[in-house]
Parts: sequence; structure tokens; C-alpha cells
Amino acid sequence: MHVIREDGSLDPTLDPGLSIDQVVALYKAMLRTRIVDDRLEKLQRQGRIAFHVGSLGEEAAIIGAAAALRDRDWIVPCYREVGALLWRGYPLQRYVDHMYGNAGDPLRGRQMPDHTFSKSHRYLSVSAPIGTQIPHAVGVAMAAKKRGLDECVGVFFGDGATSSNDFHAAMNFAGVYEAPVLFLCRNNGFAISLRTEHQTAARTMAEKAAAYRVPAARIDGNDVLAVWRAVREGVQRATDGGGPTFIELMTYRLGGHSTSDDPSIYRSQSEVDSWRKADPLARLRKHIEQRDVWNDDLESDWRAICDAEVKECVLRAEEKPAPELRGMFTDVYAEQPWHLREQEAQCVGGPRAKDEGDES
Ligand SMILES: Cc1ncc(C[n+]2csc(CCOP(=O)(O)OP(=O)(O)O)c2C)c(N)n1
Repeated sequence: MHVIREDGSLDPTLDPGLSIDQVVALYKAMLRTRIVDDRLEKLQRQGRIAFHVGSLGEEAAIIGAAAALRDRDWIVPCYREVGALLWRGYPLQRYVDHMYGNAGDPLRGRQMPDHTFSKSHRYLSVSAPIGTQIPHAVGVAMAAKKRGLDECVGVFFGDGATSSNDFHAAMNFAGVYEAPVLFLCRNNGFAISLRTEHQTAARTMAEKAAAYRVPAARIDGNDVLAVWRAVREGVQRATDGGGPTFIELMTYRLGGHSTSDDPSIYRSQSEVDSWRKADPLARLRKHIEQRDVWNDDLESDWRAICDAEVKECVLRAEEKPAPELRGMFTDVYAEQPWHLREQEAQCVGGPRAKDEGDES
């Protein structure tokens, strides 16, 4: 399904009717996410952060879906959806602090970079094992249903995750109990280096939903308005008591799997270049330029604002100290057990504690 046509015009029969301000807000969020991504990748290459998993080329799928969910709906992410968290207003500084694992990181440097969470933004913790978040999402949805709450859950995962046990357990459960959950499958063509057609015999990911009697749609994930429309329809179904929806968002991972990956080993530059022509940002920009609400000046102003914002967050993050060493012993239990007290005493007398003292 396409809403924004090749020439930038909208298909009037499919236009979801967002205001022009909402459409521009989507574009700005997508561009901001891309600028953040680009800076984090450079910081990793410079050895200033350890790791980053980006969303280059998948911004429409991620931000379009986040925008179509309501504030009270839960997002259960994979690891590539920080754009959805930023869309919900999560402070960029807190995210950059997390990427540095410094004292400002809510996870105190104990998780991998890009594995953050925010309860107040209804964004569950990223879990690194593939597919494990999918049954969690169905559980959250079932809890909302049992409590009679008007809430649903959007769970993100990649095409590769549809080959995991957890995907099938979650789909089965959601189908049987009509859980108010949206399965948001970003089909970006790869599970790291493995192409989709090599990890599943299914022709589409959406057809897997049929086995569980879960209604499914397969749409252009690089068309942010098509994403918005499909996800909002799923939200409506869930809130009407119609249960789950599976949405296959067809897209392409323009960057590496993560900063630890070299995609040139398993795919050609010409393939990537051909997908660049379907860049979701270029598509949306064409549309908003046509409607006279965007131009080169506004583009460079917004880029400058985002660049300055990220730069400032990086400067602040680099000024912050490492998390306090004793924190890992003191914030685990309400009352510290004797063995942690002992370990804490040994640790704070050890060599790393000395470094901490030297720095302060
Ligand atoms: C259970 C498990 N097996 C293997 C991995 C290693 N791994 C990390 S990401 C990934 C690929 C996942 O691909 P997909 O679900 O398509 O998501 P994408 O990265 O393309 O967004 C794999 C195999 C893991 N994290 N967990």
C-alpha cells in the first residue's frame, strides 16, 4: 500500500488525513533521528562510545508507527527504535548519557548501549535476545485487557525474529486470547548478514499471521503515511475488542546491522544505492515541498538545530563522571544482604575505586 506516490502527491483514497503540521512533525522527527544516528556512528568510530545500532532507512517504519500509537499505548521495542522513544519526548541528553554509560545513564552503564527503557514514556526495556520481547508484549496487552483499560501495545521486531520460537508462541497466544497487540515487523531484508529468503521459506512475513488467525497487512514501510494509516487501523481494531494485528513494514536497512558489522562483505554497493532511491526521508520531503511547507532553507535550519543539540548533549555527556562504583551493590535490594555488603567493601578498596578517587 502506498499513500505518498512517487511524484510526492498523495493518493486521496488512502490519505489518512493528518494535518500538515503533523506531517511536518513526522519529517522533522525522522531527520532528527537520522542526524543523531550519524553522530553516534562517528563517535563509535572515534572510540568515544562502544557501540551503536542505527535505523538508517527505517525511520518511516519506526516513527510512523510510534506516531500512530496513542500516548497511553505501550511500545515494546527491539533495539533499533530509539526514534520512537525520542518521538515520545524522551530527553536526548538522557539517551546520549546512556550511550556513554555515564553517571547520567538511568541504567548506570550496566546495559549495552542502545538498550534503554523509559517507564514514564511507556517504552519497555530492550532485550537483546531476538524475539523475547514479543511474548512480553502480548503479556502487557493481556494485562490491559483483563483490567479493562483502553490501551494497546505495539511490539517491534525484525523479519529474522519471525523465525524465533518466541514469535510463534506470542502469535498463538495473541490469536487465541485476542490480545490488543500490534505486531510491527520491520522487514529490512536482513538478519545481520542473512537475507530474509534464506532464513524462512515463507514468501512474506505477513502470511505467517494467517496460521494464527491474526489479521495482517503488508505495506510500504518507507511511506510514513502508509505506516501511520495501517498502524492506526490496528489500534482501532484493538480498542474495538477485535484483538491483534500483524503489520509487515517493507523497508531496507541502508546501514550496517550495527557499528560492529561490515555489510560490504555480504551485499553490493549498487544494491544499497538502488534502495537509496526509496529513501523514506526523500519521499516525505518531496511531498512537503510540494505542499509549500518545506524548502532548502528550512531543511538547513532544522539540520543546524539538530546538529547543535546533539553536539551539546555529547559535550555534556563527556563531562559527566562514570557511574558510582558502589552503586551496583547498593541499589539491588531494599535492604542490602550481608554478602553484598562484604563484596562492596572489597570492591571499593580495589584498584578501580582508586582510579575513581584519582579522577574526582
Ligand atoms: C536468540 C538470539 N540469537 C542470535 C542473536 C544475534 N543477533 C542479534 S541481531 C540478529 C539479527 C536479527 O534480525 P532481525 O530480527 O531481522 O532484526 P534486524 O536486526 O534486521 O532489525 C541476530 C541473529 C541474538 N541477539 N539473539
